Amino acid sequence: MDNVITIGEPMVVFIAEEEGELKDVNKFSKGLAGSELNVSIGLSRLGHGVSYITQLGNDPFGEYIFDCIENEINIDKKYIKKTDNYSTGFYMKSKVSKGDPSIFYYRKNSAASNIDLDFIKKIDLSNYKYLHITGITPAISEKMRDNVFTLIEKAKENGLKISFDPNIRESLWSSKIEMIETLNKIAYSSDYIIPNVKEGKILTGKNNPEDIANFYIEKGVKNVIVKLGEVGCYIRSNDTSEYLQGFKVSNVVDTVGAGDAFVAGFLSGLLSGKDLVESSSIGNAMGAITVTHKGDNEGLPTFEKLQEFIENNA
Ligand code: KDG
Repeated sequence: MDNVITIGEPMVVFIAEEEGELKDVNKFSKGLAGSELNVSIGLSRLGHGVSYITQLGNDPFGEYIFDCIENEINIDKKYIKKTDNYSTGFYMKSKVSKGDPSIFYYRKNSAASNIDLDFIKKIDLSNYKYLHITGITPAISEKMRDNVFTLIEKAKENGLKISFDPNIRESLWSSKIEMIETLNKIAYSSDYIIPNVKEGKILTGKNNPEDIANFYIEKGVKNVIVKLGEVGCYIRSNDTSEYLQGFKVSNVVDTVGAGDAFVAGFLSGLLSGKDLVESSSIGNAMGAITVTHKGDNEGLPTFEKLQEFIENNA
């Protein structure tokens, strides 16, 4: 039985091999990206079944992405479509020695932003436990926004729990007000909302993790996990209010993908019957492991490697 289903845009990422502005960089290495794909890879490596809904162009980038997905044995590919009509998206990522890298997207009107609603309507959700959504998917096109809300409706009809990572990408939205309204509408339909603190501030207008969480609890969201980077996370439900310390790592290489790794670890915990705090701790460990690797998902560990990290860093 598949455990999790998610929808999103996979991309090829070109990672700068030298520091400096993207326009000046001459050497790049190729990698695989896409928030929901990162989560899928994370879950797959930890041994959970996951279905990934997307559309790839019939082009070398699409073929590369498909080959990479085929290597992840627990990702089900039955909802990966291919098309001749649109191209696969890609993006560039700068190299930095401190802070977050800068990124530039080539993804307008991409294959993944053009999935037909009819295809989504035919998806059978009866075998899944969780639907995972990020705020990137409804940002890439109106079609995808409709697809996300249709999936949420279907998930509720089928008794799935919904996890939501706002993953704010302001450059993909034409209006900030529309962005906040859309992302909060998804948040209010979710069982688990997992923003980072910066996103929480933008979406709620509140200034600290407790107030951010309270905002959503008052709207009826049952579980809020505010990611705090290397510090850890803040967990809030009707019976929990707790700061959980993160794992310390000294060799931070690339922070992109750490939030997705957290979500993969968190969902893995829930799927294994762990409670909110234990699951968040697995999320913290996954995030810490990932930032010590270059790509968006290269560092995602197997279950054994994760256990080893937790034991060595407890
Ligand atoms: O969370 C990491 C993602 O941001 C990255 O893999 C690329 O999906 C991506 C995006 O849209 O930024």
